[in-house]
Amino acid sequence: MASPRSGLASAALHCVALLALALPSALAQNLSLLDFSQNVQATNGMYPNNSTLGPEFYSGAVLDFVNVTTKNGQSVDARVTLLGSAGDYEFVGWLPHYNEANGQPGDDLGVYYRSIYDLDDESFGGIAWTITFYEGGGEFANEATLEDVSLLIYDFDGEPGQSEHIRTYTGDGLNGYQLQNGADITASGDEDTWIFNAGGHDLSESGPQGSFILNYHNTSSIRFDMFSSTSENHPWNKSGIFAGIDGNLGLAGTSAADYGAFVVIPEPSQFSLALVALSLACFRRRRPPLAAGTPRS
Ligand SMILES: [Ca+2]
Ligand SMILES: [Ca+2]
Ligand SMILES: [Ca+2]
Repeated sequence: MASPRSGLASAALHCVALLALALPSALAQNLSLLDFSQNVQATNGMYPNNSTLGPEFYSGAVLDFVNVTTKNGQSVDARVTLLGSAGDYEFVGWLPHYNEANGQPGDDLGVYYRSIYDLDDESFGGIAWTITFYEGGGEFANEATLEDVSLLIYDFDGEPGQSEHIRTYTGDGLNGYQLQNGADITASGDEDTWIFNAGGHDLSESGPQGSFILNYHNTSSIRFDMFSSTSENHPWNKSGIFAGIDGNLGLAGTSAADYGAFVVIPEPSQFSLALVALSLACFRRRRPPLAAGTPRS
């Protein structure tokens, strides 16, 4: 078993991580632009959690997409997989081809989960899921490694009485991020994981006002742990959390000038890679969503 890293090395890495460089993410040499519009499985529901988002969604654990991008002239497919839910939250569904209904390009991926409790209960928990890339052709057999991927995550805002967070893993190739100016998003991490915390409330579900950009290098699979806490006086039963994933930075209204400097995250050690594998065991198997819900995201 690998021995723990020294405190000195950890501190040095942390300092490197905090160095902000004026390098826009879009300058990545071989950026793969992702398109989540060609879902394989048909959507099987409308109005997730009684919201207007989508409005179509898919509640299954695995949703496949073909032709999300190309690599060396060959098509690349992608599979999103729910690993599980934890605590007092449950998965609601994927929103493919998001968000044409609001005049956006319609090639993004929406993700929706919610508290399982009603108005007066505090709750904490979330979902874990992955995006994995495959050689194209609809077989989903051989994984494909992409040199550079940028994911713009938006409507990252929470609600009054309900927080919104995302944990990311450096072992997936995470090498930097940029935060939207004025969105009050905070980020903290070490050589293993980085957690992003939403700031504002009631930010746009279709625009970049509450957003940040993650950059991955040499990645074949990306994991997200989306989690939230709900106070006992939140305004809705089974209050939901939604975020949009824009994989080609094509979200209307997005400007590079609206983001802070690119923050570099150092490569992980083998020790941290082992931790990622271990943490997968911490999520329980998914249980089916409840039948009824309540508006909001
Ligand atoms: Ca949100
Ligand atoms: Ca919102
Ligand atoms: Ca897009």
